[in-house]
Amino acid sequence: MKGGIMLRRHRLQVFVVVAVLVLSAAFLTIRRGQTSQDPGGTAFPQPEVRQSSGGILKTTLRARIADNTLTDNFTGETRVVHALTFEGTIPGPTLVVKPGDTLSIAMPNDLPPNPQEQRDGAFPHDPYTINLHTHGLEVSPLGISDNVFRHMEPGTKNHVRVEIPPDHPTGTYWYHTHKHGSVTTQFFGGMAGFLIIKGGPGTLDALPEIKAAKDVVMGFQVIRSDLTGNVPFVNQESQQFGTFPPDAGPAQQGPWSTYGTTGSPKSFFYYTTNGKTNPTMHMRPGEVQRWRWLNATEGDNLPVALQGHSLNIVAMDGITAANVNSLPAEAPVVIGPGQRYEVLVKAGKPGTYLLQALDPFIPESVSPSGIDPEMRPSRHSADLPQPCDPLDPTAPEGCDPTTQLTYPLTLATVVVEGDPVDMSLPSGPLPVPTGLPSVEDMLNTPPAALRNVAFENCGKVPGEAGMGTVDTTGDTTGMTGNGHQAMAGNGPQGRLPSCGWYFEKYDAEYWGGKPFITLLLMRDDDDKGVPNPDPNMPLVNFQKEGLFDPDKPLFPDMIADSYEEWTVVNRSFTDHPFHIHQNPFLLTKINGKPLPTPEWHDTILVPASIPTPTGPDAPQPNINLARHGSITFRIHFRPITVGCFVMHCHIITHEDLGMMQRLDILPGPNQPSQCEPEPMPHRRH
Ligand SMILES: [Cu+2]
Repeated sequence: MKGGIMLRRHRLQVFVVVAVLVLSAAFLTIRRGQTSQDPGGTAFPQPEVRQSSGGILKTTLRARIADNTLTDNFTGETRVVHALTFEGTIPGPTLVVKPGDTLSIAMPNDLPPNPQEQRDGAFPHDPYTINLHTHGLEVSPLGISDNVFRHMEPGTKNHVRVEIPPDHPTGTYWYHTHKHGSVTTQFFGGMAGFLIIKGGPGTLDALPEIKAAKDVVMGFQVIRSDLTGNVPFVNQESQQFGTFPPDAGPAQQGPWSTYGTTGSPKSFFYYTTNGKTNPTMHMRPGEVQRWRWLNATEGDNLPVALQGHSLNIVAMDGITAANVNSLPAEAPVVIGPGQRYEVLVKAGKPGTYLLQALDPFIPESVSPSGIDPEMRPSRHSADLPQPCDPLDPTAPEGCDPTTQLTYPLTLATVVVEGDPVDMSLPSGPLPVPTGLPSVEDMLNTPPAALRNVAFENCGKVPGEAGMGTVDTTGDTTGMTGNGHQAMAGNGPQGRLPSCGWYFEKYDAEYWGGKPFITLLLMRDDDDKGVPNPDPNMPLVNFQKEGLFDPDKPLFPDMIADSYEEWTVVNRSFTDHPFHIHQNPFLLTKINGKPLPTPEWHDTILVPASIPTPTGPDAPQPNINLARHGSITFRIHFRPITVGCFVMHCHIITHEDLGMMQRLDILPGPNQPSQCEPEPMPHRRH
């Protein structure tokens, strides 16, 4: 094994030298590509808009595979992707409604039949079964409303009808599929779109400065295909999480890897804005625009910054902020997967400025309040296939390292030109969002419950102890964290208390006939289990296990109209974006430190754990000795959300592997749940 590792290191060094040479060439190509892509045009691409009238938006979101031509971020080359889409486009159409409107959506599923040969059990399955989630909407989760427990099979016609409360907060929401086990593939194809609630008097939309600003949506997606243009579905041989070089064999490829499993030496990744690579925005000096940002990637942290400009945040996850939060010039907004930020940009002097996703390995806070900034790991930076080395005689045919993705990634180019205009930013407090309890009520109402939830990764390295050179959880920090090493060699004291026990239970049978050595958990942290006499199985008898089970809620006592306080802990060395359906929350603390101004969110990154001790001579990071990241929030359960929904990690691969829990809102104390999830077709019993 050691020889193999050394060889790989040597090849990497050779590659770096080659990469510097070819990337300079690639840079020139990109510059050329930009001019030919937008020859003097002025239109920034916007998805088709479908607007409600007379209180209803009647529309169709047809699921189908459609050819979309995408441009490579680095070479400028164009290729056709046979993408899973809504209505044929990446992203799907933008739906625009008003508070009190009804969304009436026909959803024919014209995707192909699901594959006959599939791994069974809890392994991701049925790539072409769909449903619809209206992310951020405070609406009913039952029946044909925002019900993520539905299964819409290929070849069927379906209907979704969502009644939006008349006092619903106005802002930027979105829709995407949410069928457990299929969502990753559908995100790689781009099956998502904006869902905007436009407001009247007294809302952000009616503010004169906002009304005067051009309203632009910017949906950031990473579209992924293999070399033939097909979007990858899970590698049925996979036994672990990450993506490794082809010589590792199919079992060592991640579930969504095309690397060496479909005849492709690698995948193509397209970082797109409204389905285009690096579109051009034209602004006049002094002009103010309202940009609605959505991170609809499968799992990338996007620290987004605009060269030469400051960003002025007016809304987060759809909900109007208390005040305009103006960041210092060129400071990024960290947008976690699933999050939305609305920013006002006031164009400066004439010139060309890049809107960029910066390297996530810069110290930034998960919130624009700037609390406890740390490096924000992004999964993709290591889950991307390693580029091949053209000087290596064993390199695959067609090896081309110029396609290596690197930060910063350009999301759009802003050209400031023409006659100056004098537009202003709003000052003073922004309109208070409708339909939510006041911040004072959120903070001062005694919570009916205090809950603690934990994100955990459990990784187990196959083979002999100490072969800890591969990371099985998508950990990109360069550490084989999460107790992997300890798991393999150092005994039970070096790993999370639950991990060993889980491995005994969630065996090959659970994963559909093959072992799978990564567990992604979302646990009730107060559910401690009881000790086991076997030191390798330290804890047993949890009330509810940490993997998703659609038949059982995590908590038995969440009551409509009550207020609660939650803390979500992250016991791993990567961020996990926490998302709860149906009810937004008021974020009060990050890593135990109070925010100066609490923020409304429906999705927020829970910061990664910080290893201790640290430094060059520190031992292998041990997750049990680390300072765990956390968020704390207050939440109020709107009575309209009675029923069942989910909370989960918004890294979609994590969600598809079980980092999700069902939550039930009961109509009153000791009243029965109104939840009736559709049975999952591929479950072990
Ligand atoms: Cu996660």
